[in-house]
Amino acid sequence: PADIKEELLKKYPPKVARKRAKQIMINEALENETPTEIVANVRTIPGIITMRGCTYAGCKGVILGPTRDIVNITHGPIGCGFYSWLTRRNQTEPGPDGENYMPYCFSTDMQDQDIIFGGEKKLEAAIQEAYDLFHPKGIAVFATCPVGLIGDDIHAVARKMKAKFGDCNVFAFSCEGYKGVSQSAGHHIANNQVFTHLVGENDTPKEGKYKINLLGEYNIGGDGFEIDRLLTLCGITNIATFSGNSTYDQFASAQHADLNTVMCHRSINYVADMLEAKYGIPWIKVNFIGAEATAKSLRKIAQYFGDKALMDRVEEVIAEEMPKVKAVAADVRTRTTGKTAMLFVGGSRAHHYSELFAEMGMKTISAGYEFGHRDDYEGRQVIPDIKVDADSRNIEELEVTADEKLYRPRKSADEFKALEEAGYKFKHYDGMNADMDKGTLVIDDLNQYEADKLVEIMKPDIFCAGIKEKFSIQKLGIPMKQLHSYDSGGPYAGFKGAINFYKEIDRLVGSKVWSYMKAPWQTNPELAATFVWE
Ligand code: CFM
Ligand code: HCA
Repeated sequence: PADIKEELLKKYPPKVARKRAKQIMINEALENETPTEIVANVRTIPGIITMRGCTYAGCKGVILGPTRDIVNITHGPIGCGFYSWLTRRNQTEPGPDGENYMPYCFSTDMQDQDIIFGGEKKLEAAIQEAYDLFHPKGIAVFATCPVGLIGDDIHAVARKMKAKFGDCNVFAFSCEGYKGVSQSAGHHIANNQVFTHLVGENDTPKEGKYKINLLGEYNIGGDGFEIDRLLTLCGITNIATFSGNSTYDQFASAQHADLNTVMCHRSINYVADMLEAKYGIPWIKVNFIGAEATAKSLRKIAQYFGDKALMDRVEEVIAEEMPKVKAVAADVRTRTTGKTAMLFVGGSRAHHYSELFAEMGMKTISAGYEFGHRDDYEGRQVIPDIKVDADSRNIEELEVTADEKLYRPRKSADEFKALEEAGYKFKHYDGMNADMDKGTLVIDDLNQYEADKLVEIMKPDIFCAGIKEKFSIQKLGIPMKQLHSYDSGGPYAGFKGAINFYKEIDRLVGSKVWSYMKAPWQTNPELAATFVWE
């Protein structure tokens, strides 16, 4: 691995190589070895073709995109709205009210004159038009880069329109693409505003004996449907999913839950912390990617409520579902054992999906995040040591205190203590590195050049990332699986999802077609980038 790292860095000018060296680590994964720090959540080096997206994408596309009954208006040039229009494959199933604005792409379509003279009037007109057409419960406004540059006050416009309508919540997000170093800043901005403008709005108590929220699950490819199926089978009530297949009312009622379960902590941990501070709802990490992880997560939820009837029911559901999963795993393992994978996905899937590969007997030889923070690699315990730089300080940190009326500890101090003594962990997650073998390569903010080079040197049996990587990897002769959009497949969560995943990966890694493929220019270069003078 040290040679590979050196090989990757060789091409760079010395200054760039020094910076990238801190973002490429050879994993120790040994209990008594001090883990090396990885540099993460810092600016991408200009000129490098990064896999990252922007802050607007993280706010509008990721966090608010999957909620069906809020009209999301992009204030900006049309490209930003267009490219975040249904590309993320977050699915939804409209309720009896039929409200579903996801298929629409709402944008103010800013033009040159709006940039020069200001776009507030145009935004006001767009909000009015959306209200007149749909009368939605909520209208959200998202800032793109030019909005921040010219100084449109989107919050003032939102306040004005909210007061004017009286029956429609209008709120805005200062999530200009440049606000942070990646999508991650957009998550934080989205969390703050959702918490401020939506959570707690509905004070009608919710029915259910075991009430949870599911945070950080976005129903990509129907993952959330499968998780909800399992929760329902177990008798657990999911009050609000943040934000897969969600509604305005789910966010507004989240304070009624007794436990927050956090799936993708990278994108939503801020809401989990704020719900705890304001209402006293504790949070735990769960993971429904992988059959074993799913069983473990269901047991963890049952253990929290500590009710024998629930614990028995969870065991029944697992006993009913697991044999089918195990049978498929045993079959595919005869072909997939020992095969290798590389996983480069946003901020939590590189870790979560290594579990599914492990269940197939496959090894993750290199992995990393586009925009993870150090805790996503090294574990939550490193948070106090993370240096806060100017880019992170740019994102508002809300001061949240206990609500005088609504704060209610969900268990007594003794009950919490007993759970913790039995090994139960609140507010904790391990990082990805701990689950990777010694000597594997952990790389933050991978780029096009390094991806190609890694594949060339290490020849994995499968490479997993997103649409920008898809075709260049396939042209190198390696099967490629998108772990963002699932290549229109899925669900991959829960028990049924695990079966889908095993079968698909089995077919992909067993296919020879990619190795036979030659891109036209590999045999007959049409363009030679040679500069000829005269
Ligand atoms: Fe969380 Fe996500 Fe991810 Fe993410 Fe994303 Fe996504 Fe992702 Mo694409 S919220 S961090 S910002 S699990 S959109 S559903 S697939 S990069 S690994
Ligand atoms: C985003 C969304 C994305 C992009 C996926 C990809 C998603 O970051 O804006 O690059 O293929 O999951 O849709 O992460």
